[in-house]
Amino acid sequence: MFDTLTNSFKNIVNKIRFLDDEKALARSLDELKKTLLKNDVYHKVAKEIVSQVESECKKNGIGKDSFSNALAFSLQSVFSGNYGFSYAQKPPTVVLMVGLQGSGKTTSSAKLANYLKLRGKKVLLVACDLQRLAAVEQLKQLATEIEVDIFTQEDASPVNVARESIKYAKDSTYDVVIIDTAGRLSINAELMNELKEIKNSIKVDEIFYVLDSLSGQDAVRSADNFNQEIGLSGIILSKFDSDAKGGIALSVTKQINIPIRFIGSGEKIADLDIFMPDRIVGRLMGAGDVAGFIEKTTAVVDEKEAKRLTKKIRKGEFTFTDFLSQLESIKKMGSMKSLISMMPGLGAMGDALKNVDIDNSVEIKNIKAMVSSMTQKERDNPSILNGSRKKRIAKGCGLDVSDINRSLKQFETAAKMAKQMSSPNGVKNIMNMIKGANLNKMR
Ligand SMILES: Nc1nc2c(ncn2[C@@H]2O[C@H](COP(=O)(O)OP(=O)(O)O)[C@@H](O)[C@H]2O)c(=O)[nH]1
Ligand SMILES: [Mg+2]
Repeated sequence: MFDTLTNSFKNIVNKIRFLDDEKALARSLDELKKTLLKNDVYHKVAKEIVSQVESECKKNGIGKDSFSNALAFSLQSVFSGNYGFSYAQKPPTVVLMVGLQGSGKTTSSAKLANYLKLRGKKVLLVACDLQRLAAVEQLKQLATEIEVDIFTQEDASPVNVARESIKYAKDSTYDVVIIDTAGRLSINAELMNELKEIKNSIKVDEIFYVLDSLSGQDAVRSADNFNQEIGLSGIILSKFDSDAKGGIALSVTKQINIPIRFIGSGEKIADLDIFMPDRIVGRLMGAGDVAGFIEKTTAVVDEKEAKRLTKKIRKGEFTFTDFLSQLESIKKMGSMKSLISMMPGLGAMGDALKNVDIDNSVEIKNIKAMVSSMTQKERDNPSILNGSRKKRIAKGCGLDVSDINRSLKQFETAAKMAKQMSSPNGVKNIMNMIKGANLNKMR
């Protein structure tokens, strides 16, 4: 994501130690330019940002705060246009997903379908990539995973599938239709013609270009080409989690005048974030994205269930069954990396936590194995676990008693922490932390 940029911005701002120090400003501006260029920001955009920061600083007086305010302001100004999803006046809203092969079209189609489903929309996925048999199968699997309907047709052309799917969607009152199309390794006339044909045979509301952020300026050039040939209405920046530079996010809108609407921040279905300029600038400046985090968590956490759990935690009745169900919720929220990057302060320093892989963590695997060997009574009352029960459990799940003791200790600590956090003061502390995460306060 923006690791390097965020860290560099902090250093650059910290170079300005005294008020009205023109020399320091010049040094900071110079480093800002170098940093932007090194991180894939298009040279014209980098130049624009630097000169904007310079003139703002000279106008408002040179200082740490004025520099970081100017930088935040200038970063914000490189984005324009709509963000997120907009619905057609008359449903269904039809979205065409286009891009090069392997850019993430199919994955992003499913992510977007899931995003809209969580917001109460009836979504239909349409398999129009008929280049490879496996492509239809891939979309089918994803549709099953997220429990969204899919429209496929054998022995038909992409245009026919698209046309038929719209008829079907209208008859069955779908809110949104997402059409996954074929890509090619590079742009060619055949691909463009196929897309043009689809576009001309149905009413299309949005054409999203899925841009692989790892492909850098090459991907921007292809996007430009697609835009000229078929016209784009938005960009989905995929694989943003793996892009340590992040400069493409700052450049592409200025370069081809198409807004970024979503970013893909991981391989999991939940790893799709709405692209909001102020939130992105917040992340860039190291202040996190609390609004995004809350949105993400509320989408997957059932409110009633959350209340019930909070009550139990407060009373110190948190059990293993609750623990496992909490783990599942966390998994639904997407990768740790993308979640951590939204937390104020953690974005830049949470490297150690970032790569916690819930599916593959040894600690969590052990706890899961241990719980699976417990009786229901033991799961609900961890306190009854005595020596002989522990021995039996250890044998049942193939762990040593020492592993069991360690896992139990971890669980106890987690439950204690949860209890503290759920106290009225705990919430207050968290709120204070969030309030303290002011855009201008870079520490
Ligand atoms: N890390 C990461 N991987 C992604 C993301 N989006 C897609 N991928 C991966 O990129 C590969 C190609 O994706 P796919 O959707 O099949 O691309 P398509 O050929 O354009 O349909 C797959 O392995 C995906 O898991 C993302 O946001 N982050
Ligand atoms: Mg595909």
